Amino acid sequence: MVVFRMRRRMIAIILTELFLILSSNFVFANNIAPIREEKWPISEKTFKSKYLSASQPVLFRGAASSWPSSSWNFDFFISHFPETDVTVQLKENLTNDQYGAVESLKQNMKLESYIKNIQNYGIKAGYLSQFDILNIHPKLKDSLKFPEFYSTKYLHRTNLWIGPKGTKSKLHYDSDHNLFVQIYGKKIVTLISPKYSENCYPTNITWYDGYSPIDVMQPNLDLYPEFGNVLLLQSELEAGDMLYIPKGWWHDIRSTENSISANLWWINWKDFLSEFYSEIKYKYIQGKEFDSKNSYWVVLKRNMGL
Ligand SMILES: O=C(O)CCC(=O)C(=O)O
Repeated sequence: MVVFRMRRRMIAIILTELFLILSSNFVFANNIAPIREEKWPISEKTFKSKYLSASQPVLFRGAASSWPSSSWNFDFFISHFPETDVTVQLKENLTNDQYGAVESLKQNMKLESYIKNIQNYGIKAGYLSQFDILNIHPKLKDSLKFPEFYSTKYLHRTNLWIGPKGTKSKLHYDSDHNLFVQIYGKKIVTLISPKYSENCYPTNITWYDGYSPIDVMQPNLDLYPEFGNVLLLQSELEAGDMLYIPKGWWHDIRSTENSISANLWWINWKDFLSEFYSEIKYKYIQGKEFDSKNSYWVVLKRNMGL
């Protein structure tokens, strides 16, 4: 009788544990939805009213598939720009110390050597992120046909992101609008609305960006329980796809194949004035200490290549 009762208790415990494990996974899985898609092309007016002003992300499948850049691959860069100097990020994650503090984790080399390293060593080759190649070779820009949805002539910048399968730009947000184009290979993008910012346990917040300690693919819900209530928008981008990430939206981007992406960051005059006002308020009205290395002007110049 006692043995029978113990067995029943054991079964009850096992079933409860199983239920807890399954239900926690279920709750999490339940909170993932694909990023909203819209057929391309759309007019600037529609883009501005439906997405830009409403701060809503949108994915345009195949929008860049006929741009001249659609023929770019690793061989293209090896044959056209082998001698270009690049600085490769040897660290897996993007963190906010990427500008300066982690110099020892970066390495200077020629573009050809870097691409050969990817081919030979995969993820160990590091990541050529936020690559300002269009300032170095301005003609390349003609191959990228980003729609001119931005309203300021100077406050925008185009970057390339070249890397092996397995790069992870972990959860963070920027204070620029972003049109992100997948040129070659695939990437999984996860987006989170700023309304869930507190659930992302933000760290290293500056006035222009912020980071989360959470791995969106394997969140530790014991440590970060509020993250379980977040809605994740997640889609895999393929070559030719263009994604709009509104300013302030959290994003995590990982390559699932060797990859080349390009993005256009921009701010408009309204954002520009409101950011400028925030800094003044922060510094002069609230009297807070401000890191002059990261003042509005310095970051703007750095991000926009002014
Ligand atoms: O593609 C990536 O690895 C990161 C891109 C990114 O963070 C951005 O476009 O803001």
